[in-house]
Amino acid sequence: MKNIVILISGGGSNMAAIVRHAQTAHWKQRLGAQVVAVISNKAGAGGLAFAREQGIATAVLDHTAYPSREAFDAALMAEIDRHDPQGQPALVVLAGFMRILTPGFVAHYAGRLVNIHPSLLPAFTGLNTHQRALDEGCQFAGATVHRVTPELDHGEILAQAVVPVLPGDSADTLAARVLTQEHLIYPRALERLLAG
Ligand code: NHR
Ligand code: GAR
Repeated sequence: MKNIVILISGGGSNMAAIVRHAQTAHWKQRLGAQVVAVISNKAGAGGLAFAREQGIATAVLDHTAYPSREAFDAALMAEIDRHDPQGQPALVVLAGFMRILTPGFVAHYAGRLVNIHPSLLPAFTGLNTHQRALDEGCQFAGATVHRVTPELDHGEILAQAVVPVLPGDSADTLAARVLTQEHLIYPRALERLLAG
């Protein structure tokens, strides 16, 4: 079985879109793939309840409880690998996960770690992407699925979606338009990786 572990920090709507797509596209039967765990660094993350309702294992690792990034990442690696019999999940999927990961963590999951970032990379790496796109007068915005490397938001681009910026947009209205596209491209990009 190709086991998938998803990391979240908040609402988890991308995680939910992936879980739903895995069901409707029959990943288990067609690809031998399944989402086995959802892990959050925030106890209140809304996505945890959805995952539990789906019968998926959940865990919370509060990063503020660890003395360093390395200590948090070591605990996170142990928790992730616990959910795979071989200790080698096929994919570790960042879905609105808000902690920068150490080079050691990235190396441990080399080639198996992906993220969705709410901008058209290489534009607007980092945080606050929608407000920055509005401030620059961009006419288009979007989202990028990419491999995770030690350098933030710089890995190989796997998929992108473009949306228009509309008159009167705020960061929130633009984020909502981008998010609907994220829900379409992320499950499909993962499916291509799992099938390839
Ligand atoms: N880690 C590595 N090594 N490489 C990437 O490309 C990563 C990553 C970890 C997360 C997601 C990314 C995004 O899509 C991501 C990509 C968090 C921050 C950040 O500054 C930046 C980018 C991303 C995620 N986090 C702050 C930190 O100190 C905390 C911010 C907060 O808690 O709100 O880690 O945008
Ligand atoms: C998504 O727009 C995702 O691209 C973005 O946060 C949102 C999470 O929504 N990710 C980042 O900004 C990572 N730094 P979700 O929790 O509902 O999937």
